[in-house]
Order: sequence, then C-alpha cells, then structure tokens
Amino acid sequence: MSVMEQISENLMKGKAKDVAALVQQAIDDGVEAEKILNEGLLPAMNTVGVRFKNNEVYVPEVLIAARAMKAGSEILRPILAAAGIEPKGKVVIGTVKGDLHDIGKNLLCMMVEGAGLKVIDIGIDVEPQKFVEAAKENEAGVIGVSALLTTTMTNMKAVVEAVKAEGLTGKVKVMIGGAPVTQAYCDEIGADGYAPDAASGAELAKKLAGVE
Ligand code: B1M
Repeated sequence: MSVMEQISENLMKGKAKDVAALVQQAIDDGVEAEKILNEGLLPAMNTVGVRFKNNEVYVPEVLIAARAMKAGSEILRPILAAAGIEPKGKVVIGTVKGDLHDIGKNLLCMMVEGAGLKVIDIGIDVEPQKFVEAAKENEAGVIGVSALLTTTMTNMKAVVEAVKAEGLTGKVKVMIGGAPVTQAYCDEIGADGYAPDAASGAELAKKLAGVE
C-alpha cells in the first residue's frame, strides 16, 4: 500500500497519531504538501462524509476521523501557507441567536474544513450582525447558520436581512441547516441554500464558495 493510501486508510479509521506520522513521512520522502492534501487527506474525509450521509457510520466515527484530518492538515498548513496555497474559500459558521446547541455546528465546521475550505467558527448564540461582520472581516464568501430550536430558527431570517442591509446579497451567500430547518424555510426567508446534514453542508459550502 502506498503512503497516500495508508494516510487515507488511517484517517478513515480515525488514527490521528498514525496519520500525522505518515504525513510527516510523506513530506520527508519529498511528496508535495498539496498532493498529500488532495490525494491523501481530502478524499478520505470525503468518503467518511458520504458514509455518514448514508448512515453507514455515525457522529463518533466522524468526529474521530475529523480529528485525524486535523492532525494531518496541521502538519501541512505551514508548508502550504509558505507556498502561498490559500484555502479555496472561506466560510463563517455559527449557531443562531438564542440557540446554544453546537454539536451539529461543530460537525459541519469539521466537514467544511475537511473539504478544504477555511472555517471561521464564531460559536453559539450569535447575533445576526455578528455573522455579517465576521464575513466582512475575514473576506468570507459564505455564511453558515445552524439552528436546532423552532423558537429561535426565525433569527436565521435576520441574518439574511443583515446581509442584505450591508449590500452584500449575492456576494456573501447564506446557507442554513439544523434539525428543524427545511428547504421550504430556506426558500421562504430567501437564504441561498439548505443542507440536511454536515456532509451535504460541506458540498453546499463548496458550491456557494464557487469551488469546483
Ligand atoms: Co436541546 N433540544 N435543548 N439540548 N437537544 C433538542 C434540539 C430537542 C429537539 C429535544 C426535544 O425536545 N426532543 C428540542 C428542540 C425542540 C424544537 O424546538 N423543535 C430541544 C430543546 C427544547 C432544548 C432546550 C430548550 C431544553 C430546555 O432547557 N428546556 C434547551 C435550549 C437551550 C438553548 O439552546 N437556548 C436545550 C439544551 C440542550 C443541551 C444544552 C442540554 C444540549 C446541547 C449540548 C450542545 O449542543 N453542546 C441539548 C441536546 C444535546 C439536544 C439533542 C438531544 C441533541 C442535539 C444534537 O446535538 N444532535 C436534541 C434532540 C435530538 O436531536 N435528538 C435537542 C446531534 C447533531 C449531530 O445533530 O445538531 O441536528 P444536529 O446536526 C445535524 C443536522 O441538523 C445538520 O448536520 C448535523 C449532522 O449531519 N446541521 C446542519 C446542523 N446544523 C447545520 C448547518 C448547516 C447544514 C447542516 O448549514 C449551515
């Protein structure tokens, strides 16, 4: 099995230490950091996302795979940065105002990062305006809003409106998700996209960021 295949295998099993060691070994052997990312880490994380979507694996497996992804990408990050290879898109992600749930949001952050985009996680109970400010500050093209409560999911509309008030409609896309959220609600509030799970969320973030 090639080093790249070993990286993928170990990432899918969530073996963070082994992934880190293999990534380092590949670098020492002269493999380009971008190749390790694109052929070792990203496809494996993508496979985990697909399995999660198909209910073949569950939240714990995704979390440990994401931890292994992080261990590998942290070794690559300084090398990629030095080579001027920027993440392909930036996404601000937070849980809507009034809502303290963060497990789904964190999962989404990991999957989006796993898809090769930069994530700016602005936490829970986030004021609508703060989403917009974070997007402007970080020059992010996508805002992701998570909601778990029917009582406060209405604050998602305020995020769409805050983007509009800043004249950023079309430039900064808003995607929404979370257990009570639906495509119909997305259409109703004029958000740019809805994803039912974190894996689809990562795909949608890439699409909205104009990546691939
Ligand atoms: Co809360 N809670 N909770 N809770 N809680 C729910 C959501 C609830 C359905 C339980 C129930 O009554 N059956 C209910 C909401 C009812 C409703 O409004 N429809 C509820 C309630 C009522 C409450 C409180 C009001 C309870 C109280 O105090 N009386 C309170 C509210 C606090 C607040 O937020 N202001 C509360 C508190 C809590 C805890 C703090 C105890 C804890 C949160 C811990 C934490 O997040 N750190 C908690 C938990 C754990 C839950 C349940 C049990 C699990 C939620 C979860 O993490 N699921 C939940 C019941 C349930 O779902 N079975 C419940 C796992 C997670 C991976 O799924 O977040 O759906 P989820 O994310 C999915 C998708 O939705 C999607 O991707 C993920 C996976 O692929 N997704 C996105 C999520 N965000 C996305 C964004 C995207 C795209 C996809 O794009 C931007």
